Amino acid sequence: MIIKDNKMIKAILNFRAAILSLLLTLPLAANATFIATTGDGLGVFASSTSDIIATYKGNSASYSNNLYLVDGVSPGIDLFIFNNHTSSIGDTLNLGSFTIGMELIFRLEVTNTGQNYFTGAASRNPDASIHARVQASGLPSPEFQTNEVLVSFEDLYNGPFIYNDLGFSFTNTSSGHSNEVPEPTTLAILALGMIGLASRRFKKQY
Ligand SMILES: [Ca+2]
Repeated sequence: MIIKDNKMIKAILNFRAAILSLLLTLPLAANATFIATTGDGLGVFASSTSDIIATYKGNSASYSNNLYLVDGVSPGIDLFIFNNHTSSIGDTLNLGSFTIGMELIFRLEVTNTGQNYFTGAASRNPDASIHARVQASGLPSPEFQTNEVLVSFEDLYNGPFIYNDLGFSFTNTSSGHSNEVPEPTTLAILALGMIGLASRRFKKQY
């Protein structure tokens, strides 16, 4: 009887230990913060006409930062997406459908300093430095889908650039140079330019 009780106590203790370790690991997994490791200064581009879903991926910032989609509803009106302190990891927002190849410009508003930083080229920012990384490949599965990019912002004027201050992802997007014109359009413009040059030369010769 005593041996049985000891076995029961051991079983209960083991069960408690298992539950405790589960409780310790679960919040860590749920709060995992992802920081993009590549893609400094790249922009976010729509890669499909399917709805683009934004997911909040966490932060380790002391400043309170708001994330907006520039001209999200109509020109001049930015769409609020997340706040790094009040949004919960895993929160999502449907941004809607966009033309393939269109750049979605995101703005980080640092409420403590009043500064605003943008995805894309350094020239968009008040300190002329890159403040966002847009990583499109090498992201872990199942936390990220294919055609999903991870964006990480840095909120300090002149850095240091750790990109740990607001992380989020977007489905149905790809990364690219922010002033880059989508490929088919570039080719069309090049083709038109060449036709123009050819016709000029043709006219000059004759
Ligand atoms: Ca930082």
